[in-house]
Amino acid sequence: MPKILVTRRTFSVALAALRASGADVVIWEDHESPSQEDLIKAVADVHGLYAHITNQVNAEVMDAAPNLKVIAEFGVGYDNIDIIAANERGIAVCNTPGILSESTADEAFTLLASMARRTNDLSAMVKRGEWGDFDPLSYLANDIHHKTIGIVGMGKIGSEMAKRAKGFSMNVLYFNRNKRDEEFGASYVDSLEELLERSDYVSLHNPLTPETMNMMSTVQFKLMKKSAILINTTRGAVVDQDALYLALKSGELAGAALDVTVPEPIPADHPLLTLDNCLIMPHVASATVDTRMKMAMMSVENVLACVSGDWPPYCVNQAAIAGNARIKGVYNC
Ligand code: 8YV
Repeated sequence: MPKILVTRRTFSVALAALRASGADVVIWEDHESPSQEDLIKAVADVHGLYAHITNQVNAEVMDAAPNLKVIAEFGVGYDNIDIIAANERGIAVCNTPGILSESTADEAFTLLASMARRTNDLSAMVKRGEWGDFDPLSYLANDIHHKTIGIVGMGKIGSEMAKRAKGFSMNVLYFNRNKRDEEFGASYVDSLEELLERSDYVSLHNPLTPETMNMMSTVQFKLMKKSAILINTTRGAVVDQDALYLALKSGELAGAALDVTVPEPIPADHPLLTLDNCLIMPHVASATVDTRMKMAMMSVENVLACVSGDWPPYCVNQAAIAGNARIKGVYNC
């Protein structure tokens, strides 16, 4: 009987679908994600791994799992999985694309609007009982409409962000590895530098890769307008946090809203948490009931490939492993 390890608790309907497959389903029930050592032990006899962002699925983990055929990531980003190691071993890697794009863009735009209109610091001020007499020159915020947003990475989430920005009458620029059709009226710029110089708001939607690690650092912050606001809902490591702290503290950059940090959770004594112009959320861009449920069901579909022997529907490395895939013809094929 194929065995599936699910490394965090999940929705009961997803669990029921996994169990209905006839697989031996093991859920990691602890309050905390498994440590690396625990993960290595837990995968020993599994055929399918339903993984999460807190699992570093590296070559060591894969080598501890000689039967492993499918790694199904709960999420669209799979930078926690060593894809080259998976390719070498013929292990299918899958994710949950598309389904979370709108919720993620909703969150990114919410962060942009919160920073622009100061909903975070002003509401905290009211709660502290510090709302003073009416003053036409106090509590001033920034407009959203007719300002310029620069979207870095025009994939599915970036496109949804562009749609929202257009709905707010923004001027939308984007930078992407390749020029796409004018997405929702967004204009392509040739370089990240140009995008940074021209934008009032910069929203990051590109995946974390070795090339994009610390892509936003001192040089990039200097290129941005002093009044600009940075929004990051992709991965924390795309931004050099030490440089961000200095830019925000010195006034080089007006504000930042981060859904993602390094590490996660961000330690309570992290310098970024001392800044009023930095809003930090606990990596929740996809965290709506509907979206998380759909992500869980997609992950189930993917991981159940290890039971049926069929290709998982949302496989990211099918072409790379076609010749040596462990999934092919294992059970029913
Ligand atoms: C997930 C995400 O919730 O999809 C992604 O890449 O960052 C989030 O939607 C997160 O990865 C938790 O698994």
